[in-house]
Amino acid sequence: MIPRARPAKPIVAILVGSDSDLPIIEDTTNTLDEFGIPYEVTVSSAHRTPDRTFELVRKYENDGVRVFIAGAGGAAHLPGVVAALTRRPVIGIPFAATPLAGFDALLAIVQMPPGIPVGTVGVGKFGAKNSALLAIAILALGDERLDRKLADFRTKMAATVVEKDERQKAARKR
Ligand code: RP5
Repeated sequence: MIPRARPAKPIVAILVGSDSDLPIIEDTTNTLDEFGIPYEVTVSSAHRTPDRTFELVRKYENDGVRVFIAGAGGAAHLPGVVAALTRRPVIGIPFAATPLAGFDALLAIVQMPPGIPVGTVGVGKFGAKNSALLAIAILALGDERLDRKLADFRTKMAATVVEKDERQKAARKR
């Protein structure tokens, strides 16, 4: 029997406040997958399951997680609570889950009082993707191979912009 490869231990922990946040977080996980970063996604709320959130953050930190990503939409204090429990970098994603369309979550997450920072990204899908890229940039500080992958990613992205411009110019000439 061929032994099955053990899944790599997560170095990024993603916490979201509700299962209703999961569709948005796919932009985070797809990007981490693209870069081959092992991660784990957990639903745990700062206010509905405070003790569990506390235990999870401590466990992830002890198990070797290097960067936390935390997202929430309603009374969005999960990223701040996670940051209070660990000295690892915490990236916060505000979700548009309330009638205030994420502006409330953005302010709650970004306006941490001095002492406990949360690196806050944009609301919703923009932030979900950028949370992964920011986590990768942090991890790449100690990983040359990952840094090269990030450089390649940016080169390809720049090429895509040029291609799109050429396409729109060609379409105008028709
Ligand atoms: C927040 O409240 C969650 O992060 C979610 O964005 C929002 C609504 O949660 P549900 O009522 O859909 O579970 O805590």
